[in-house]
Amino acid sequence: MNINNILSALEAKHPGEHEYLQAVKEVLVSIEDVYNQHPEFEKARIIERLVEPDRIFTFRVTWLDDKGQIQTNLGYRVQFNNAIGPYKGGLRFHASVNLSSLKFLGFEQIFKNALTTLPMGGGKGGSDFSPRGKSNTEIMRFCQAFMLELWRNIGPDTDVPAGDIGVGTREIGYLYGMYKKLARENTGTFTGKGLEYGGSLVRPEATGFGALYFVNEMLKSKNIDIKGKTVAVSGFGNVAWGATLKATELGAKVVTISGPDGYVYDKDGISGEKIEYMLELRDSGEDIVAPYAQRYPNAVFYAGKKPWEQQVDIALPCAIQNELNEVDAKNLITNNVICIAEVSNMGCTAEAIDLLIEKRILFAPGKAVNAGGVATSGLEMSQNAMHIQWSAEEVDQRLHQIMNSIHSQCLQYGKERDGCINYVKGANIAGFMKVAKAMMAQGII
Ligand code: 2IT
Repeated sequence: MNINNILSALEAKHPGEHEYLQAVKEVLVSIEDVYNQHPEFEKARIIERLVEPDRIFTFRVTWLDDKGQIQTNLGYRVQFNNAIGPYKGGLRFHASVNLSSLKFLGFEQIFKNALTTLPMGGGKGGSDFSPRGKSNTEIMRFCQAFMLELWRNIGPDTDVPAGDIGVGTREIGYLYGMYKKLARENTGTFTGKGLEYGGSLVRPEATGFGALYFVNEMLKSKNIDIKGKTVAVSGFGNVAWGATLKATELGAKVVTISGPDGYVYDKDGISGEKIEYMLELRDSGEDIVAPYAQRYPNAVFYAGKKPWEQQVDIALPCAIQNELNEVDAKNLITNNVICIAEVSNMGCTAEAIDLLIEKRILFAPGKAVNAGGVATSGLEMSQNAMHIQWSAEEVDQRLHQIMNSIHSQCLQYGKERDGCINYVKGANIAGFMKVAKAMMAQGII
C-alpha cells in the first residue's frame, strides 16, 4: 500500500473534507506495516473499499418554528461499513455538521465498533440543526421531520442510530416515536431510548464510565494509582457528566468543565451535587458554563479559554473533535501531565497526537476510550432482541469487561520496540484486522 497515493486520490475525489481525510490518514499510517504483511488484503483492495462509505443519504428537513416560520436544514445518514454487523452509530445535531464531519465519525465508528467485541458495523448521521435556544416543541417538530425521511433506511438489523452531540434521551424519544408510527414495529431500532420503552440501564453513563475504566487500565499498566489525581474535563454534556461521576468515584478530583463560552476551574473538585448541576446547565439549552462560577463562588470562570492551560495529572477532552491542539499538548506536557485520553471522537489534532507519542505521554484515542457508549448500545440491542431488561449491575459488569478487552487488544497490537504501548496503533490495527478479515470472508461486494 502506498499511503500517499491513496490519500492524494481521496483528496482529489473529496476536496475540502479535512476531518474525514484526517481520520483516514491516522488509520492508514497505523496499519501500513500490518497491511503490507498481508498481500491478500492488497489484492482484495480492502483499503480502497473501506475508505468509501457503502452509501450516504442526504435529505432536506423542513419544519415550522414557534413563530410559524418555515425552517430548512440538511439531514444525513452515512452507512459506512456493515462487514461485521448492522450499521451502528449516533446522530449529531450541531451547527458544525457537514458531510466531512459525519464521514470522519462514521469511519472511526467502524473500528470502534469492531473493538467492542460485539457485531456492529459503522455508521453516523445527523443534521446542521442546532438545538441551542430551540423550544421543546421546535425540537420535536424537527425530529419528526428528520425521521419522515430517514425511517425507510433504518431497522433493527439494518441500521441502528443513537445519540451524539445535541441528541440525548429527549431527542431519541421524539425520533423513535415517529419511527414507530411510520414503521409500525417495536423492535428497538434506536439505542439510548428511555428506560420506560426499551432503553438500557447504564446507557446514559456508559461513555464516561467506560472511558474511566479504560483510563484506569492505562494507569494500572504503569503502576500508577488514579486516587488523588487531578483531572481536567472539557464539555459539560452527557459524556463529561459520566466521566466526572466515575473519576470522582475512583478517587480522582475533576477540576474543570467547559462550554463554548469558556471553562470553569473548581479547586474544590466537581463532586456530589455539582456533578448533577452539570445536567441542569445542559438542560437550560443556553450552551454555557459561566453560571457554575456564580453558583459555586470558589470556582473561577475563564471566558473564551480551554481547560488545557491548567496544571492537571489527567486530561480528558469530552466535547468535540480537534479540541486539543499542539499548543495545548505542549502546555500539558510542560505541566507534567501523566495521561491524556480522548473521550470525544478525534478530540486531539494530528499534530498534538504526534507530539504526545513522541514524548511518550500515556495517550489513547477516542475509538478505544469512548467505545463504552456504543458497546452499551450493543447491549441495549441484545436486551431488545431478547425482550428482557438486565440490571444495572449486569450491564455495568459487561461494560467493564468490554473496556478491559479493548485495553488488552491495544496492548496486543500496540507494543512498540522499546516496550511502550502505542494505543493509537493498537486500536487501529485491532479494529482493522477484524473488519478486514470479515470483508475477505464475504467476497467482493
Ligand atoms: O460516537 C459514538 O460512539 C456515539 N455517539 C454512540 C453511538 C451509539 O450507537 O451508541
